[in-house]
Amino acid sequence: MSHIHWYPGHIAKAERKLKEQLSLVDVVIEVLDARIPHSSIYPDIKRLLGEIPRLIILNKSDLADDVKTKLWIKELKERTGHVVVASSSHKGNDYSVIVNKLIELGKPKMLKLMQKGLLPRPVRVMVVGMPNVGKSSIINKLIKKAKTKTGAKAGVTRMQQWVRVNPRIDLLDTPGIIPLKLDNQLIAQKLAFVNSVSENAYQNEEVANELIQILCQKYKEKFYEYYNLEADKEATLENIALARNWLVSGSAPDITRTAAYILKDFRDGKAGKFTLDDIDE
Ligand SMILES: Nc1nc2c(ncn2[C@@H]2O[C@H](COP(=O)(O)OP(=O)(O)OP(=O)(O)O)[C@@H](O)[C@H]2O)c(=O)[nH]1
Ligand SMILES: [Mg+2]
Repeated sequence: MSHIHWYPGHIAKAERKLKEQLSLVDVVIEVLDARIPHSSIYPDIKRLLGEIPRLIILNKSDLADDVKTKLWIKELKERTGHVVVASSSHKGNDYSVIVNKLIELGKPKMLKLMQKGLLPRPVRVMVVGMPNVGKSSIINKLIKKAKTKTGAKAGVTRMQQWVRVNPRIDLLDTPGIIPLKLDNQLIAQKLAFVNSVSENAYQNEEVANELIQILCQKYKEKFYEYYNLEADKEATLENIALARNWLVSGSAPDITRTAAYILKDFRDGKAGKFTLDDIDE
């Protein structure tokens, strides 16, 4: 099994840039992928964010196992002491809940400013998270919400990189991409499943094989049903190709295509709603 590679030099640089941006904000939205709530947490997040009040969002919840999402929300609340909510930028999500939480989280800072005799100002918020977890989508949703709210007013104020969400929240328009630290190979695999890792860093077939193993461990029945696999067959790329008739030149299983389909089906939620991290692991 070849390893998924990562680049320490880039990590140091990315962290430095993220820290600079973090020094500008009062509240951070940490976006996780609801399908891998544990594996999409940056190992050093506590050190990076320090004491900044934090709202944790389990995004892409439309693709995740609803029962497990509820369990993870409870677990992460207990583990971190932060506010945790699920969201989906694709299925109608109520972003006013998120907006209200942000205002609440910014209150202590605003009180402090007022105690110093300063005027209250909008809470400054920034979105951070691993690649591809949906940071930009969340920013877009928050901004759109603001636009509908302010209605006929002449557009939303755009001051450099700050965007006004509403009179009480300013959003830093650039999301902070948390660098990938892939020293744990199981976590690296899971990040590859959800497209957080560049496709150049791994072999589709190897990663698809790993995905099949994990899906069959956790959701065997659903997996077998979706791919028309007979119960006595082992879930291999070859058997899936044969079951689905994904063949090359008439009869041989098309392993390359099958690997690509397995990954795509999972990423698009075609084969079902799956969560690959369990709390007791
Ligand atoms: N199904 C589903 N797809 C989503 C959701 N949110 C975002 N996506 C999709 O996930 C992909 C990545 O979304 P982005 O918002 O670009 O993610 P990002 O975190 O900004 O990504 P980077 O800027 O590359 O770090 C896009 O194809 C989105 O359409 C969601 O809640 N559900
Ligand atoms: Mg983005």
